[in-house]
Amino acid sequence: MSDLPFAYTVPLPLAIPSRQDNHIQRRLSALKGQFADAAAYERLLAEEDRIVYEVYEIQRPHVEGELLTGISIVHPGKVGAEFHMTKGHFHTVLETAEVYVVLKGEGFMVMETPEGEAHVEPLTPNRVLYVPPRWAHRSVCTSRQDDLVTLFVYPGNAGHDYGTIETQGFRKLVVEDANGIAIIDNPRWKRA
Ligand code: PAN
Ligand code: ZN
Repeated sequence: MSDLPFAYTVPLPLAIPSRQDNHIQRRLSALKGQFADAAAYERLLAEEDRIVYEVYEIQRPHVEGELLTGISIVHPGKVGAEFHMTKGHFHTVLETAEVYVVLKGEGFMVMETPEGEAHVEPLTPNRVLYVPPRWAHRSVCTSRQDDLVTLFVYPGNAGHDYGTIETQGFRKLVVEDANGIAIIDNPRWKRA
């Protein structure tokens, strides 16, 4: 018997999808070593292990031919000068792409290839972002009050490689400086 088509809605402003099989909450403690200002990170963590972002996944088999969809919600906030962000990852099957549709909020997608080519793309409501195969990706919320809400779609067999980014970080950081939002080089980035 074949699967039946299905649909779900994503009512704003909360953006909790009407169908959800898995809800992931990533707290500050899960992002250890990712923010540039380690002292600010430790100070905030001692105060509260706050939720930095959440993901609602619609479950499908993790096989080629399937598409995995869901909602990613990055809450506003900063650690030192750096805005809240997802852990970020390469797909384990490097040759798999991803599409993001921004439903709400403002921010950036920070991306890079294994060869160290970097690209940062603004995320604003109704913008559609295509992340080609081979590009690691991390979403960053720069809204002051609003969540950054995106819908994502990627191949069922993609898988997630978090380790590479945990070790080397991303080349670019999104921070607030005296002039506002700035994209700067990560002083700790090192080529794998
Ligand atoms: C997204 C991300 C989601 C959370 O579904 O998984 O935004 O980010 P991290 O996985 O980096 O914690 C996606 O890119 N999937 O492939
Ligand atoms: Zn991905």
